[in-house]
Amino acid sequence: MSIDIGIIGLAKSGRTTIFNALTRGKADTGSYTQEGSHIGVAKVPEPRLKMLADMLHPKRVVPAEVTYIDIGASVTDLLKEKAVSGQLLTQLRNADALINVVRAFTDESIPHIEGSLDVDRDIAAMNLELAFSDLALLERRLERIETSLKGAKPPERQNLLREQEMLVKLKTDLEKDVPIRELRLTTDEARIMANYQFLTAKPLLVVVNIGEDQLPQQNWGHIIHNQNAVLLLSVVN
Ligand SMILES: Nc1nc2c(ncn2[C@@H]2O[C@H](COP(=O)(O)OP(=O)(O)OP(=O)(O)O)[C@@H](O)[C@H]2O)c(=O)[nH]1
Ligand SMILES: [Mg+2]
Repeated sequence: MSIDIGIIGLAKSGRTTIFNALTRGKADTGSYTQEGSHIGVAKVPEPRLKMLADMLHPKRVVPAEVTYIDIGASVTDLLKEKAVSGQLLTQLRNADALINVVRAFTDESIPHIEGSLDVDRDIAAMNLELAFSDLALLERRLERIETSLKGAKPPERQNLLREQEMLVKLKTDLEKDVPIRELRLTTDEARIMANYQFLTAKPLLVVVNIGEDQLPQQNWGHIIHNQNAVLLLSVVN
């Protein structure tokens, strides 16, 4: 079993540092790479696996794996696909879950890409990018449905109309800033949805990259309160 997790975030937020910590890798944290991303596999330690292996003596024991993908570019302007090349976007769309790394550490020698430190702003900006990207995908699909409907015969026509209805509903929610993962879909809707790779449908963990010194001083309560899943992380090099 393997799951793929895409690590996203603004430039210089600490994605590669966290990728290295997760995969015990040594990827270069220095430069901003437009092309290519770091890919690393971590085996998930599972004590019960050893217990089972001792009992059953299988020929091979394969622990579950998590593949982390450190997207090489700043994941902004997804919609315009300016910062993210088509290939990187595909990697993101193929991921099972996303980690959004947000910078909270202070370091004068590393300028913040947005000019100032603001964790809430950066979380919101990334959520907006993901929603924009999904809206673009949605609109492309709706256009194609419109075209297909012109020549469609009854059974296919019904399916197309149902899909269209669902996509229009999703669109309304996305435009209201509701990510797809928060919607309650019917089984039928979930089945249609599985054909897409919407970014806001994926589980999302927000990792707030704090400096070692910041945990006791700051009030992170409101961020933890506002997000579904947050991890405050301090990676010591
Ligand atoms: N002081 C401090 N520096 C950090 C921390 N986390 C990362 N850095 C530094 O910040 C810089 C950027 O970190 P990276 O891990 O390369 O961040 P990134 O998001 O992968 O950056 P790019 O891929 O270059 O856009 C590096 O020089 C890191 O050593 C931290 O918690 N505290
Ligand atoms: Mg990096």
